[in-house]
This record gives sequence, C-alpha cells and structure tokens, in this order.
Amino acid sequence: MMRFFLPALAITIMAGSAAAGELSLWYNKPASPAKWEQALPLGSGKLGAMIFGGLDKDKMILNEDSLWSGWPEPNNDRKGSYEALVKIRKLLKEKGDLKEASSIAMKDFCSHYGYGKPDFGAYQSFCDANFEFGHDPNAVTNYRRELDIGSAIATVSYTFRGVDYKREYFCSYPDRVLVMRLTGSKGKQVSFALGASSRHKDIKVTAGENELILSGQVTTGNKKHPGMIFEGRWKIQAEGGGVSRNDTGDKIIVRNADAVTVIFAAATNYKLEYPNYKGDPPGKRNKLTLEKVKTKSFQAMRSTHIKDYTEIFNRVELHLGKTSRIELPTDERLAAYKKSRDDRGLEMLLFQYGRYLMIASSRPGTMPANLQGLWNNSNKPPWNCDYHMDINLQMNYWPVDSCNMSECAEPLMRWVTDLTIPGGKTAKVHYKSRGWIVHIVSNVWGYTPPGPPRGIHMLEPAGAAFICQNIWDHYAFTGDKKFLEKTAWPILKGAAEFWVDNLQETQDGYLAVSPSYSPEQGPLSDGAYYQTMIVWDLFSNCIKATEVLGTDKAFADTLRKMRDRIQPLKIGQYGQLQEWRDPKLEKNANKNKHRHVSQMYAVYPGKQIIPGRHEKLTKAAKQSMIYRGDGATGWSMGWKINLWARLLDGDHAHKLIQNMISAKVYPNLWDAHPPFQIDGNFGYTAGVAEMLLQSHAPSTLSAGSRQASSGQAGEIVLLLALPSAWKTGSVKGLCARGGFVLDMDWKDGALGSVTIQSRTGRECTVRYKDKTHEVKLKPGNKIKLTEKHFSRIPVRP
Ligand code: FUC
Repeated sequence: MMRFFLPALAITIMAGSAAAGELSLWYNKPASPAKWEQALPLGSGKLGAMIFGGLDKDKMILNEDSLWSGWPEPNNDRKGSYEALVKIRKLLKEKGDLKEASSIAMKDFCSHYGYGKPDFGAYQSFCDANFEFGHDPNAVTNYRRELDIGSAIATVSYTFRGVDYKREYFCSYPDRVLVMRLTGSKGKQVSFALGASSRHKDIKVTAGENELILSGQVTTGNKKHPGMIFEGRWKIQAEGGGVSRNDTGDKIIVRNADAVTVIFAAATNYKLEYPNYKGDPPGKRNKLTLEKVKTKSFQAMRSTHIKDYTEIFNRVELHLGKTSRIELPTDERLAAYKKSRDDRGLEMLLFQYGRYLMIASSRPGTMPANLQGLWNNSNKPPWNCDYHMDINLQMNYWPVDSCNMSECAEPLMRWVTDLTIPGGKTAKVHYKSRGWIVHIVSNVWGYTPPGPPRGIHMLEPAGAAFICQNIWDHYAFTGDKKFLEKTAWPILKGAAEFWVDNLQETQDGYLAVSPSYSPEQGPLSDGAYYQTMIVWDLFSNCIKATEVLGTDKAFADTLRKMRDRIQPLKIGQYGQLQEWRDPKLEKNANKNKHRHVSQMYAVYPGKQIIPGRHEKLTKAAKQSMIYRGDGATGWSMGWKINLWARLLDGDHAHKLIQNMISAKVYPNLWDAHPPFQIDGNFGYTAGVAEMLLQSHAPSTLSAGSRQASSGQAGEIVLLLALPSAWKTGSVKGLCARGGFVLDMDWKDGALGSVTIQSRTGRECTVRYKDKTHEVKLKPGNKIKLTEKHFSRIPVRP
C-alpha cells in the first residue's frame, strides 16, 4: 500500500503505447488518491463517479445529485423586513447614505436563515467504493487510464504478472446505474475485495449475498429537522470464481473470477417539491432500479448507454486545425500547451468536454448542475457547492442550447418552477409585491430570501430575472411554443411582475433598482447597472413572449413604458461603460480588475449593446474589458471569451482561451476558479460556439414586422469572431435561435460553405461579413450556401 504513494511510481509505470483518440483524456498513471482533480468524472445526471484507477488499492468517489445537508426552513423569510426596505430605499434616494442603508439592511432586512447556516446546508459527498486489488504498482506495465468522451466510457488497463487487466466504467442515464466491468486476459485472474466508506458519521455498511449496501443519514444537529437518508447498493455478478463476504460482514470478496460486473445504484429520500421536499425511501428506489437491470447483460447495458449518450453528444463536431498533441498524456499535453499555446486539438477537446460534462451532470429528471456539476469529495465543499445566482448557475446553462443539448436544460426548468413558490412568498414578505424573487444563492430546499447578514452581497436581488435569460433563450433556440406557454411564461411573467412593483424612481427621474449592488463589489446604492440591464433584458423578452403567445397585451404595454424609463447606459470619464450610475463610484474604473464584469451583461448574455448598432456603447464596453484585463478566475475567463466574441474580436477571445487553458485548467480538464468550479468549463464551451455563430441580434433587414410575428426571428451571424489561429476548420451541429442547426467549414479564415437546417420553419437572415441572405425553409429542410449566395445589403439599426 505504502509503495503506492511513492514518487518512484512515476518511473516504474510505463506509458501505454496506443495513441489516444481526439476525444480522449488519458494518463499513464493512476490519479493520486489525494488529488481528485486528476481523477476522471463520469456521470448520468443523477450518479457521479470519479475514476482514480489505483492498482494495489483503488477508490471511486461516488455522488448522487440530491444529497444535501440542511432542511427546508418554513420561517426563513424575515417578518418586518419590508419596513426596513422602505427606510433603505428612502436613505439611498434622498441622502445617498450608503452606509446607514447597509447597516439597516444587515440588521433588519436580512433573513436569519440561509447560506452558511445549518438550514441552508451544502451538497454532500455520498460515499467511496474501496477496492483492494493487491496489484503491486511497481510490477505493472502498459498502464493507461482513459476517458473517451465520445462514448462516456472510462477504462483502466495494464499488465500485471503476464495478465492484461482491464476495467471499464460508465454511468448509464437510461438504466440509472453505474456499471463497472473487470476482466483479465487469462481465465480466473480477477480477484478483489470491495468495501465502502463515507464522510458521513451515521452510516452502516453491510455485505449480503453478491451485494453490498451502504445506508446512512445526514446529521443536521436539529431534532425537528432530521437529515436526508441515503443508500447505495452494489450488485456483484462474477463469472466463474467465487463471491463471499469478509468476517466482519462489510466487504465483498471476489476470488479467481474470469470477469466481474459491478452495478451500483444510489438514492436519497429527496423529492424536488415545495414545501417538504420529501419522496420515497432510498432503499425502495434502489431495489426498483436494480430490479430493472437484473437480467440485462453488461453488453446490453453498455449498448443502451452508448446509444443514449451519443444521441446527444454526436450532434456536434468541431475541427480547428491540424495541431494536436494526442500522443501526449493529457497532463503532459497541458504542460506543453502552456509553452506553445498552439494545440488546436486541445482547444477543441475542452469545448467538447464542456458538452460531455453537461450531458453527465444534467439530464431530464435530475437536479440542475451545481457549482461542481454533480461531483463532490467533501461535506463542506467550496461555496456549499450550491446554486449561485449572480452568474454561476446561469453560466452553467449557457452552452446547453447553442451546443445542441437542449434536453439537458430540463432540470433547470423544473428546479426554477419549484423555486417560484417560495420565491413568491419572499416577494410578499420582504417586498410586499407580486411575482417571485431569489437572491444571490439558492439550494435544493427552495431558499429565496436575502441573507443571512454576511455582507451586502447577500442582498443581490436579480437572481430570478437573470435565470429568466436562460429560460427565454431556451425557447428562442428551440422555438418550442408549448414550453414557452406552459413552463417559461409563468416564470418570466412572475419575475417581471416583481420588477414592475419594485423598480424605484431615482432623483433624476429614471427607474432603477434599489437597493442594488454590483456583484461582488460594494457599495449598496440605487444605481448599479447590473440589475437594471438584467431587468431591461427580462422586460424585452417578456414583451416578445406576449407577442408570440398572443397574451397579456396590457402587461406588455406596462413593460414597454417602464423599460423606456430604465436608467440609460452611461459612458464614464475613462471612456468606460459605467458599472454604477453615480460617477463617484467609477473613480477606480480604469484600475478595477474585479472578476465580475457585471456591467458587461448588456453585451453578453444580454443584447442591449450590439456592435454595428450601438457604436459608442460598444467602444465603451471594449474599453471596460481592457481595463478589467485578461486574467481572473476560471469562470470569469469563460465569461470574457463570450464577451470578446460578442464584441467581434476573435483574436482577443482566443487569447482568453489560451490564458484559461494555460492557467485555469486542472489535469482532468476541470475548470479552476481555483478551486474546481464547473461554470468555467461551461462558459468556455459556450464561448467557443459564440465565436463561430451568433444569433442574438434582431435582423438588420426587417423593421420589426417579422420579428413581431415570429417572436424571435433574428440574424444568424457566421464566423464574425473567428480568430486568426483557427484558420481552417469546420463545425457541425451548432444551433441558432429560431430553431436552426448549422454546419460550416472555413479555409484561410474565409467561409467555405454553410448548411442551414430549420427545425421549426421560421425565417431568418443569415449574415456573413457585411452581406446577408434570407432563409425560408420548411421544418426539417436544409439549404447549403457559399459566399456567393450572400448579397450586400446595408445594415439598418
Ligand atoms: C460568485 C463568485 C465567486 C465564486 C462564487 C461561487 O460569488 O464571485 O468567485 O465563483 O460565486
């Protein structure tokens, strides 16, 4: 065992010889047991597994996406807080007294419950599966650990004492289980012990006949609110050899089998349903899951998994040029990238990895992807591994529609739908208003109030409106009217109603958000632009929704009138786009390097500033981006890729890509905040798509009539942020708003051809450089265009 940890390991284990594929992450050694960022993530949306590939001993970190500490606290809205809000707003408006307002906010407005308190809880680790193989690392050759994201299968293979061993792993979404297959090249060579452990105190591990069960309960320290109960079950199917349990009855022992299939199911008693969030016991759920696969062979489960996964994954292909160091193990490849910055294959791999991680962490029926997707090795994870609503959760879902994985958005929609109920209560108690709201953070228990008073950032009020941007976009991309009517509109309308009731008139007669604050920088004021940009976007999307659905005309008129009075965007003394209305708060704007570039919401993901149509504001936005710089946390760099893409500077976006891969990516290609935070992976993937294809702007041709009738028919812009480093390449399957799917190829920086397929039959304008082409297709039909099809048409604002 000890030898396993010795540095000598690296010398004794020989690199595998076969070349990895373009879609593989691979390594010539096991992950260090202490460094999970070296391990390989597998997931089915519900179940997550980290593959370390140990030899003497091996652990697998296992997760289930609903396991949280905490509880749904029915009294978490603060009674009497509305009176404090009135005082805060008065102070901000009449005296500009930011300090006194903040102190009242902390004292009398914030909830006593929430983030950092026992009720809020944190996403929990589930358990570890512990294998003892007894294979001496020093005697192993041909070691290779690999994750093929083309099939979502991980493998570990090596030679030990003349036997070629192979372990194959996948998490099956359709079968709801993690499957592992262990084989040896000679008969009767597969032997191991399997035990289980957990970071939770209250657990029991029992080995039965061909079965291991770990059951437990999360400790809350509060008798009134007992913690979640959870259970993991392994079924061990050995071919040949024998299966028994150890003397203490907590391990399974497999001896001399030809091959073994291990199937793992996990569940909790959680149900995403306000107010109790309680469902069936986990044992019942696991039995049902395992019963369904009882007679299914490993090969059958494998085929089911591959079919399900590739149906989504294969929709998109990307090729960015020849340079690709696939012959290097991925950790060495990353190190090489830092020097050369020219591995286009790695840039492509990271793009597809974001798609892989989305399919692995968010599928219909599961929880939305949290700050770490669904992988977690701790009961006290960074930021509780929660749902952060001031950029992070929204960023997680940026690539979902543009990168052709629309069904992966379902968990977000279901979670937000549930959240509107407690969010409606918070709106009533804290703001005496209609609609719904969520502040900076939320969880699986429907937490929506501001607070607790850890700092004024706990008051950030735009969480609901911001997530509505993702929800509207899901409609805009899919054109799914039923979704708009049944799911999206109630959410959007409620979020907009809240702001109709809550926008405040400022001293100079504008409408603004008070109290507002620019994430995560102070102070509290009535003039941060972040919230009003988001409300502007929400109102604009809601107006379009009413046109598409032919509903709520009077409400749309109110929104139009109020939108026109929202504080206008301003350019500051350094030529920057202002983050606050008050110029005094802008005095350091030319030095501010803060990771949040909140004033840039208007550029991405919003659409209030569009290059070519808002020239002065575009220039100011670029200036602000230059001041903020090309560094920051992983997610911030992910956002900046999208921003430079929207500002049509492909080379600058590519510089951010290079900076990110060089400094903010772990050996397993997870994004580093640091620590690991998955939003940066998703931001990166969305950013690459945005560099190649954009579809957020209204058509430069139509003066409004067509947009009004279709709701979102806009302009599809091709390759306008293509970096010079991606001279020649191709992409297949990217999506554009309006229900279009595009394949493109380009050579020496110029468009070769584009094939556009319509899913919905809507019309659109396609633009390449300054030329456009009008597309009108029946649903399912395609058209192939080359540059000669585009005719020069003047751009109309
Ligand atoms: C936001 C960011 C932090 C971190 C946290 C989870 O608050 O400002 O950098 O990403 O979310």
